[in-house]
Amino acid sequence: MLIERYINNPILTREDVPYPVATVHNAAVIKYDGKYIMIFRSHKLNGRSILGKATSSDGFNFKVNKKPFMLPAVKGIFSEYEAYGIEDPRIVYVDGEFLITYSAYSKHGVRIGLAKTKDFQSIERVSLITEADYRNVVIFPEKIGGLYARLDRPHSEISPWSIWISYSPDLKYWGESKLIMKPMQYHWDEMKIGPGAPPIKTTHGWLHIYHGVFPTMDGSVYRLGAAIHDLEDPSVILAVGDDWILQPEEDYEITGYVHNVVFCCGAVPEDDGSMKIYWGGADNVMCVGTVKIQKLVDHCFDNSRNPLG
Ligand code: M1P
Repeated sequence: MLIERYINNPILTREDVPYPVATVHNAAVIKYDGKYIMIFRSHKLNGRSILGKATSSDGFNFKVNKKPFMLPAVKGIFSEYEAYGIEDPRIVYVDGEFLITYSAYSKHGVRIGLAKTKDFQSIERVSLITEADYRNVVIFPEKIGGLYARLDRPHSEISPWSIWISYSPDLKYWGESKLIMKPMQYHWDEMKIGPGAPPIKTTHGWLHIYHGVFPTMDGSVYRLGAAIHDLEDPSVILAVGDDWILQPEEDYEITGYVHNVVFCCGAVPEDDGSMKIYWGGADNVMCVGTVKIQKLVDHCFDNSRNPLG
């Protein structure tokens, strides 16, 4: 087993939340000021999503704030596009501020909102950085060649949903977009793939945990895989591990709000060369596991496949 599941998984459930929610899942996690900050998604009882905040001193035991962290906007341009809820956050720290990307749902489709905070107390919405239909935007944790870089997943009717890269000078205007990784036919991720956790810098390249989906007669199965992007030109994928690194196996991943799902929005590198990977189990609870970063890098290079399928 590559990733060691924490023995006390799930680490967060709706019972831990002091306001009414149906689920706790698909959380971003980052270390700040010696603490782990988790921004998690919850379905409200009407099925629309909001974001909550939890903190921890060890990355395993989290305590949820009394009130939600972020609700859909009620005024201005954001309210038009967040009316059906906000979902699946990712967080990076770049140039002194935390950048949070999230899916914004409305009658117009799903697009990506970008908000920033310096302290996780107050939050400022910056811009809607895609049109419809996009999901799973992760920003790299440092500028590359003077530009912000992001991975994203547009929805196409012609091509299987794939991973693209784009760049921006100011976080608002994005371009130089390029498709860099596709699902592979008759493979565990043949239906669609999407960026997962913000990439982690290693000496071998940017380590990216993504999700891949396989269609079965019993519905879709969401698994996690890993890829390595070139440090200076992240549009170049140096290796993609041919096998998945995590699949739904425990009860809390097999059964829940949507069964057979492990879905990652955050991973935290540690000083001892390990990393904590966080994932939503069955769109219902939050889980964590640990792995040596080098083990994932080897997984990618030892048995790599063609990133373009
Ligand atoms: O239900 C599984 C996942 O389905 C969607 O993911 P994707 O867009 O990659 O197919 C999202 O709704 C995600 O939140 C959810 O976990």
